[in-house]
Amino acid sequence: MNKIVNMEQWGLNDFIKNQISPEEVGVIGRVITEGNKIYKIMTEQGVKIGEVKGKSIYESSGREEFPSVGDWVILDRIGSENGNARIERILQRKSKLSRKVAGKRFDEQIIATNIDYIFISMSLNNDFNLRRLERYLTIVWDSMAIPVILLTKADLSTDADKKILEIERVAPAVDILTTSVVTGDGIAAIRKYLTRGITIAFIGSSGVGKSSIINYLKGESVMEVQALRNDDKGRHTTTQRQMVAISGAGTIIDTPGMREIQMMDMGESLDRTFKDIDEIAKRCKFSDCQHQNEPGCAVREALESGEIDKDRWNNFLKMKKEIDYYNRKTDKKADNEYWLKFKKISIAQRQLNKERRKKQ
Ligand SMILES: Nc1nc2c(ncn2[C@@H]2O[C@H](COP(=O)(O)OP(=O)(O)O)[C@@H](O)[C@H]2O)c(=O)[nH]1
Ligand SMILES: [Mg+2]
Ligand SMILES: [Zn+2]
Repeated sequence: MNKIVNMEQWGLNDFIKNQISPEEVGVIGRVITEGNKIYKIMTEQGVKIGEVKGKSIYESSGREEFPSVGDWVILDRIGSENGNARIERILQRKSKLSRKVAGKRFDEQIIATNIDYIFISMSLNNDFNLRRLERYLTIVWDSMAIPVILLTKADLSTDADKKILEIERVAPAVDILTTSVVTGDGIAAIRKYLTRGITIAFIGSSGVGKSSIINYLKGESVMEVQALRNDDKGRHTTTQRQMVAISGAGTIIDTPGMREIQMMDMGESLDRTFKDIDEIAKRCKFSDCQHQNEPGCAVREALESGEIDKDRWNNFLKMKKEIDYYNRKTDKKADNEYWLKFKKISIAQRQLNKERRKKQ
């Protein structure tokens, strides 16, 4: 059979190839869209339709797992003579962007996998929100992909410089790009990241202009774009995650807008997002300082002097609480640890209060 698609452009590399033994029969492909447990998969023979049938994936991975957009998979065959191809297994992922599903359940929702850069998209006119950015950053650090902040609709903004300064304070180590599809400004800078074999995922609220940029890069209308509305409360036009290739470059995954970004077991990533706070907390007199009213608390001092912004601090606490709650709900060990720590702290606190009372 002749090859019609160059899979290297779709990101095929040694990390993936090394996971396949020479004896393994089957066809390698990359999931480009999903819907109702039916997947469109790019292969060297073009797009194939794949399904997870029976227990195939369960048997190979030892757990209930479904493919996501961005996944490399092995199909049982290329032809479609006998219906859809069967997805035999999912190859190991080098990155995985997830959040907690909305609502009361504690399940993971995978947004996309095998991504190199995640462009956190915010529009410079209506969508600007630093607290939401801190949430996005945390799930992105957790994914193992590299975050880039993409500011869109520069043509509609008069205070872009001021906003960039605010972002730099919240995310000092992250690249920031400013773009407009109306003037074309900044789009070339995206291409610098999107070299051959690289995958970028666009995330962000609905209506910020993610699909518009993909169409601009593609040079044609491959993604549906919202009809213009001035209130920015457009409906979701992008309802699915979808991966496209940009000729001469890499691939982009478009995602629908996310209303809620809820935390999972992401404590380490939270500390990375709030590295400044983490560093200051190391200067507290007690290593298990809760930054309440312990003596020698560097965090309280920094809050008073303005070194730590109060809104940023409150967002950190809120997200931390969410993570602790998730851990307690999903992991018995974390549960025990949490309560042990809690107990230790309340004992120490009681002791401290007692000593204070004695002095008075
Ligand atoms: N003025 C201006 N409008 C834009 C720009 N990018 C996108 N839009 C408009 O914003 C709306 C939402 O764009 P869309 O790409 O669908 O956003 P998405 O939901 O993030 O994919 C559409 O009406 C676009 O025409 C831009 O750079 N400048
Ligand atoms: Mg869209
Ligand atoms: Zn402290």
